[in-house]
Amino acid sequence: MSLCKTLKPFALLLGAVFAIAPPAAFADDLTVKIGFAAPLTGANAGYGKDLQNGVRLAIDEANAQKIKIGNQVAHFVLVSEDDQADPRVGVQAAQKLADANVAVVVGHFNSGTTIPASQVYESAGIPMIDPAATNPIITNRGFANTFMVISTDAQNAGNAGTYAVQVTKAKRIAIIDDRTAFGQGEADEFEKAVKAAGGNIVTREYTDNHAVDFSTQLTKIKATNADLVFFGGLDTQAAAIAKKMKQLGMNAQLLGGGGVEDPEFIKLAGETAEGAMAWEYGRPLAQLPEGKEFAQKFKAKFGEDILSYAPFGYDATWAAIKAMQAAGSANPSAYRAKLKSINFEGVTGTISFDSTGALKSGASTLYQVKNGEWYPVVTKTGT
Ligand code: ABU
Repeated sequence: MSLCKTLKPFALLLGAVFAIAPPAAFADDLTVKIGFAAPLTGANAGYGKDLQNGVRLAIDEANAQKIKIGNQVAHFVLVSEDDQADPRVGVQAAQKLADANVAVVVGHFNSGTTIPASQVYESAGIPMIDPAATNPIITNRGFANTFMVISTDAQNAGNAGTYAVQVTKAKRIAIIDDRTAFGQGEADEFEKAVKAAGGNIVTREYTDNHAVDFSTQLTKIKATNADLVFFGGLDTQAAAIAKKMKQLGMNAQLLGGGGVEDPEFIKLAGETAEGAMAWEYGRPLAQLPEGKEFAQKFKAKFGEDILSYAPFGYDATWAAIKAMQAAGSANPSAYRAKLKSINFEGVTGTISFDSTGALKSGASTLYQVKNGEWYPVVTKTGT
């Protein structure tokens, strides 16, 4: 019997086994489930998919590097849930991820879903790393399992308030917010900072996050002769507000908080976007050492540009992976302490957490639309 004949049946058998189960994970690999939750359908789906792609990129890179956790090669798998930007669905999504025994959750996008969902993760003892939701309540409840890789609205909208009074020199400031945990939270922080700087709020108006018509609020604001309008809410509504302000012949400066500075705002607002300002989280990506390379990798992999929060999703995922690596375990009770003390250079800047899980030394940047593009004006770093 020739050696060839002896090996042939074995080779066929091996081929059959790999045809059924691709050799992505071997028996001695450690499978680590990375949970992810964000709106993947509905009006905020663009943000959710952008974040999810950031997480995917980190996972694919970690798998390609064959990272070891303890003495096993880790195989990271993404387990995604669509929270539909709805607090009730967000809690259900969180429970599904906890039941699936994920090692960590990167999510959510909306402050309104993140706040109740973080309670589920806290009870289950699963670390949640928030890449986008920014209401300061998220990290100020003393939870052991809540971390943020993005600065809060206390810092971001706070900067906006101080800037409006001290730099823009606005004398008559009006506020509209969308009554979500995010929009109301940032409007509260903005108002606090305006008052602390000695500024004058002439009116505060409200809408909801499904509204498309802002005539009532803006007509009232116009009557106050406001010279600056701060909007607490996201890009689509901010664009509709910019258009309506123009229609009403208002000359007031439009200033947004986080969630406004992206190409969608300019696309929807058209020429009325010109001159609009927004304070956003972090430093301009192009000014960060790894920013340009990250943007290119992202485009090459997904065939589209970053919308806004993908780099934070990427850094949140690597924070978890690095903590697991350092602990030699993907068990939260073993790697949580490493996560608390982590310190590394991410795409968005230095990632390290204070005792509450909030990002240390987070930055925020003011942008303005000029000739149909957002340009950074100034960046401020927190403490
Ligand atoms: N932080 C921007 C929008 C997401 C949120 O906090 O609801």
